[in-house]
Amino acid sequence: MTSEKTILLTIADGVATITLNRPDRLNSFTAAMHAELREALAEVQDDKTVRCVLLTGAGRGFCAGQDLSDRAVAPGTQGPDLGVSIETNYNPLVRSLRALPMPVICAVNGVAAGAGANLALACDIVLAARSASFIQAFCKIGLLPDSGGTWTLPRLVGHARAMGLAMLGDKLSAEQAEAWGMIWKAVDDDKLAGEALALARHLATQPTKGLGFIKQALNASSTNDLDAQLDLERDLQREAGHTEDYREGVAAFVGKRAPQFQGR
Ligand code: T3D
Repeated sequence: MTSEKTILLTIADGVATITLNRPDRLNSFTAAMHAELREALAEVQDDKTVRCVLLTGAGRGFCAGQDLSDRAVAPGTQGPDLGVSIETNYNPLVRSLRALPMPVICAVNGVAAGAGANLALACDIVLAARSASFIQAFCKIGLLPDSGGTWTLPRLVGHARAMGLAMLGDKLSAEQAEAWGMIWKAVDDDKLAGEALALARHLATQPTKGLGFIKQALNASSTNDLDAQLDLERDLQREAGHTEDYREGVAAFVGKRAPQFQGR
């Protein structure tokens, strides 16, 4: 008997679609799933045809974070070293999503809890089904938000809301997440897959390097001061100005025709 892959990867039309695939466990992470996801992201990074990544989940959930039954945690024992788990699995995952030089869209198809919520928030553009929800579930089991949550949340929703979400672990609806500016958009459940794919396909036709520079600059703005950010904009704009897509964009504008961007 062959075991089902926990990560599905398809690449078509410039879009790499990565699907978390443990639907009966709400796509919660085992060590094996982390390893498969790392492999998929490495493949995406090496594939020069990929100009946008789309991350989603199979079944009714997006991701319920760490699979709590993947290792022994018994009262009275010392318990596992979660620092090792974070260092080996979650931190590299967030770092590689942030470092991908192309847009990463997340289509949150259902509940996103624990590290699953913060995985979604580590992506560049987050769409969520109207019935989806976000839960900082960590506090309910004595943990703190990881996968960048303590960094991402206050920047997206402000300190007060981040603290409330992290300490209460309440379910935040997709619509509330949109209203708070935590995600890009909530969409009707039956429209999510189509809308996310259409967005990914659109982005895959755009100036990929330029979009990568936008990502890099906006992400750096969270830690840079204005002077450093102005310097970074200068440096990245210099690089952008040397891309083929910049030349094509200007030529198309001047020639009053639609641009044909190559991602170079
Ligand atoms: O540990 C480390 O390495 C450190 C890193 C930690 C990162 C983390 O993510 S810690 C936080 C872990 N996640 C959670 O605490 C969330 C646990 N899940 C839930 O609270 C609920 O399942 C949800 C609110 C997400 C969804 O609730 P609901 O009612 O829609 O579904 P359910 O019935 O609870 O779940 C469906 C099945 O999935 C169920 O199995 P069953 O009864 O049908 O056999 C449930 O046990 C399973 N499931 C859901 N989440 C997890 C899980 N199994 C293992 N681990 C899970 N996280």
